[in-house]
Amino acid sequence: MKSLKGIFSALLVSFNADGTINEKGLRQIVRHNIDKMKVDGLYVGGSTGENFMLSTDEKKEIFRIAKDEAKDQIALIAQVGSVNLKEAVELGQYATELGYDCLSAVTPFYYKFSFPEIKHFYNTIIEATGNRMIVYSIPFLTGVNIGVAQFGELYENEKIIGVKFTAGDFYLLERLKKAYPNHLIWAGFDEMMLPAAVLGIDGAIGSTFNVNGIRARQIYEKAQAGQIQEALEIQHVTNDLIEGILGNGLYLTIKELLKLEGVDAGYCREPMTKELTEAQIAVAKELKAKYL
Ligand code: HMN
Repeated sequence: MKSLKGIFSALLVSFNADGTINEKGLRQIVRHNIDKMKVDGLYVGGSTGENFMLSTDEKKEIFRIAKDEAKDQIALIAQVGSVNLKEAVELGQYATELGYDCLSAVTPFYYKFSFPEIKHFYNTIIEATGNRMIVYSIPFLTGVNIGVAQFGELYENEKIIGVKFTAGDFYLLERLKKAYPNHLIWAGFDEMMLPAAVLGIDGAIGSTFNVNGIRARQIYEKAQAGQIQEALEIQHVTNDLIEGILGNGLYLTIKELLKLEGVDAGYCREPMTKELTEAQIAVAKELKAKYL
């Protein structure tokens, strides 16, 4: 069983101008992450993969292509969460058959699901797939907050191995680490990796690792080695870059930075704006020259 610790890029997906999947480009993004960013694994089908705008067949196609390109070189996590539980089960079964090392599912969102409903959601996917599961907690987008005791209830299912923690609530992170030391936590905000690493995270899953994966690993490893000041210097540079990326349009700017590396990262999927303006492309070029 592959280790799921370490640096995981949240995989971007290359789309053609008409919104269809650009398979060649997607394969190049996978290769870039493995060969150049030296990541420990990929998180496929997350927000970064523009997943919630895609059909079930498209989601499957992305799982298939990513696995076919990565083979067994790195660990692969498939994000299968959906407010459509039947779809989540279908995707989970598909990714498990493909050989994905673990599943992850965003907490069901939009409707105000009760905690028993959320628990049922996870247990149903696990029962149907037999695979390991990482809870994807991202309260700022879902509005779903899970507390320490509720995590304990979820962890009663031994297949739930931890949480992708995309939040800035470091008190909760510390409480979870203390309460459930054998469960894993992946930091979900790249710009807050250092404080999360000081609190003992087991890994990180991030969009910016597609281009800044080397620095991300340095922050993580230096923090683990107690070299906090050195890690902080790298976090400062990283956050200057991330600030520039966020101010220019998150996914399109990362795609542009990949293109400047020769990777055919393509367009974004509508209703997201699908391409940068000339002025934004110029900003991306400046970011590349300054930080990458
Ligand atoms: C995903 O599902 O792809 C993850 O959310 C990836 C990751 O946690 C990113 N979160 C979002 O984009 C919402 C972060 O890497 C984030 O993009 C980065 O920290 C910049 O804010």
